[in-house]
Amino acid sequence: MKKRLLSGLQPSGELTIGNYCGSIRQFLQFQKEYDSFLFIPDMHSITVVRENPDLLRKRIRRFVALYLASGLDANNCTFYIQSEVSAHNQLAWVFECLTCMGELSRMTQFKDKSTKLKNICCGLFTYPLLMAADILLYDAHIVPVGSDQKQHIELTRSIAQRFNHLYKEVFLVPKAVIPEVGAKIKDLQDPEKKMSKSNGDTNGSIFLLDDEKTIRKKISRAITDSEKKIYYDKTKKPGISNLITIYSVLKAIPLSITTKKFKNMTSYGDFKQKVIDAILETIVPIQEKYYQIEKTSLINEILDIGKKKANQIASAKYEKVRRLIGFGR
Ligand code: AQP
Repeated sequence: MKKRLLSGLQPSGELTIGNYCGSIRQFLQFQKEYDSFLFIPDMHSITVVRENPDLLRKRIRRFVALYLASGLDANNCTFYIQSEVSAHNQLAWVFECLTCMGELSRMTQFKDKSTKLKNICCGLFTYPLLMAADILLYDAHIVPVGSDQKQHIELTRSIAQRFNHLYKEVFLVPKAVIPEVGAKIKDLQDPEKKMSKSNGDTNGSIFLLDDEKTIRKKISRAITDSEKKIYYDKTKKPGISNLITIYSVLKAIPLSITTKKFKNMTSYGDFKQKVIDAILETIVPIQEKYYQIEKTSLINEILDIGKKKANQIASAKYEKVRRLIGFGR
C-alpha cells in the first residue's frame, strides 16, 4: 500500500507562485508515489478576514481547478473541502483541551499575523490545532509545506505523541517535507517578508492567474539593489536572491547552476526578463488548462468523490478517539 501525503492551501487569497514553489510543486513531485490527500482548508481562511461568501465559494472551486491545471491528477489525488468533513473540528476541540496556551503563544505565524490586526480572533490563535486535526485524521506520513508551516507540523507531531501516550497509539506521527530551494519565496516589494496570498499589497506577489502584462510590470518593479551584479546572497542581496530562487525553482535548475549562468550579466533589466520568461513558461500553460476546466462540471464531480472518501476515513478515526476519551454512552 502507498504511504499517504496530505496538504492544503487555505483560500485566504489567490494562489501565488510562492504557493506553487513551496507547495504545489511538491504535490506534483510526490503524487505518483503517495496516496495524496489535498484539501481546501476553507475554515482556516476566516481566521484573518471575513470573506464575501460568494467570493470564498468561487475561490474554493478555483483552487481545485488550479490544482488540476497544474498537473495534479484526480486518479492519484483525493480533493476535498475541509468544512465538508465534520470530524476536523470535532477532533480540533479534543486537541484544544490537550494543548497549553503557552504552546500556541510561541507560534510565529500567530505572532506575525496578529501584529498586523486590530482585532485578533480566537481562531487565529487556535488554528494550528485545527491544522493538527486536518493532518492526524488521515494517518498522513508526509506533509509537504513551505518553511513557514514547519513549526505547525512540529506542534502536530507533539500533539500526536501526547495523545498516543495519554490514551493509546491512535495517530501516526507525520513528517514535514520542506523543499531545499523555494520554501520561502519573498515578497517582490519587501524581500524581507514572505510572498503571501493575503498581504494587502498585491504588487509584492505574482498570482497564478495574473496576466502577462501584470507579471511583466511586477517583476520589472521588483525591489533589487544598486550593485549591478547578479549573485546569490540572501543577506546582502535579498531581492536579487529571491529572483534567482524563483528562476531556479521554475526552471528546475539547481541554484548553483543558475548563479553561474547569470554571473557575467550586468543588466538587472536583462536578468528580470529571464525571470519573467521562466514565470510565463510555467504559468501560461496552467492558465490555459484552468480556463478550460473551470467551465466544466469536473470540479464538483471530483469534490463529491473526495467528500465521501475523506468522511469515511476521518469519521472512523474520530470514532476511535471518542471511544478512548469516553465521550458518549
Ligand atoms: N512565499 C512562499 N514561499 C513558499 N511557500 C509558501 N507557502 C505559502 N507562501 C509561500 C506555502 O504554501 C502553503 C500555503 O499554506 P496556507 O494556505 O496555510 O497559507 P500560509 O502558509 O498562511 O501562507 P500564504 O499562502 O501566504 O497565505 P496567507 O497570506 O493567508 O498567510 C504552505 O505549505 C506554505 O508553507
